[in-house]
Amino acid sequence: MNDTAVLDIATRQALAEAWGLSPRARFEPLGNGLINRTLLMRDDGRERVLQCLNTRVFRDPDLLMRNCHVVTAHLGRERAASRYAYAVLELMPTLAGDPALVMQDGSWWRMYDHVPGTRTFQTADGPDMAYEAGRGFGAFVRALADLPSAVIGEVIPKFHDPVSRFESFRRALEADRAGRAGSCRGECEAASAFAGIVRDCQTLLARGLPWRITHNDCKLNNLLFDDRRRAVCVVDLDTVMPGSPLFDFGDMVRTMVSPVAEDSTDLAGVKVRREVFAALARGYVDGCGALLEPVERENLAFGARLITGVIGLRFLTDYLDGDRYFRVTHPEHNLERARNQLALFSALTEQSEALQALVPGTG
Ligand code: GN1
Ligand code: MG
Repeated sequence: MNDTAVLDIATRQALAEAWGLSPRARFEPLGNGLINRTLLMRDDGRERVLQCLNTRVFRDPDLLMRNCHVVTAHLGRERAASRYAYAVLELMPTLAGDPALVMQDGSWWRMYDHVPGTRTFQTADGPDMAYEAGRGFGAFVRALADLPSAVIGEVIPKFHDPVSRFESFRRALEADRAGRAGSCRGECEAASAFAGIVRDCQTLLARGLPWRITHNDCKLNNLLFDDRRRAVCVVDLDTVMPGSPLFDFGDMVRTMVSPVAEDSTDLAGVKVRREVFAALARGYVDGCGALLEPVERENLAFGARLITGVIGLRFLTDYLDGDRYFRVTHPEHNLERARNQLALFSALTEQSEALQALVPGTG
């Protein structure tokens, strides 16, 4: 197999030296992440995951690697004590014992063990998968509950803060640095409806919404499944930091209740499958056990609107900014994602009460 298109020779050599790879090591792209670059490496029967960190997004990679280490070590202990039933990602330090390799060009590479026999999904094929995912991510946040929050640093400040996301959107619209504002007037107007969310979020915070260590990127494709569609392992730990379970639940809803992917241009296909939402909520509440307080449980449907709106705004902001943040395959990609998420946001808003009634304990 010729994989020199995947990795240039100098990078390959540096990786081989750092981790003691043989000349037979082969690399191929893995997954659908929009931020880091991810490769699957095979070498004499070993399979590993190599990632080049996006240091424009993760500006403090040292902190990020420390967080990943703390989280995986803690989950490993929970698993050993039979309090966490899922596989745990294992970081593989370099031969020199460093958590990551920093190349001469300043790029950061790290290696994880690969969890064999697993795959990811972009959309949920039905309620069973949604239940599995909800329970897996719920168990994850519960397992992290007794980790003192001071040991996890804030990798991306204000990551899900609607005030700050709305401000960035307004600034990007005003600056119009890519000259695209004229081509997305309708979307920008629709995004203004988001202002109401900002107020509701502030009310919730004033009511004492608990702050916990959460995953903060619970897309369905950040969970590995086995061939029997059982959730096996939570991945993409880079955004684990203090947050709210509402954020995690929101990301699950936005990537599971709609039958089409987040970048689908089939807007008529963007809808809320209530049976999927109900299964997801059941799974999440089961996975969290006794962790969730009433203020969290009673606002899970709000979390879905919040995060879907925040991501819609982020895609639109990046489109206005000239695609500097999310990986795109074509110039309209971020705009298509924004349209999709704004459509889902309005569907979730229309059905908010009916959806919240499907959450166990609030019906
Ligand atoms: C990014 O890296 P990935 O694809 O799992 C992003 C998330 C967005 C998501 C949209 C650090 O996640 O916040 O929800 O794309 N991660 C970061 O698909 O910005
Ligand atoms: Mg990911």
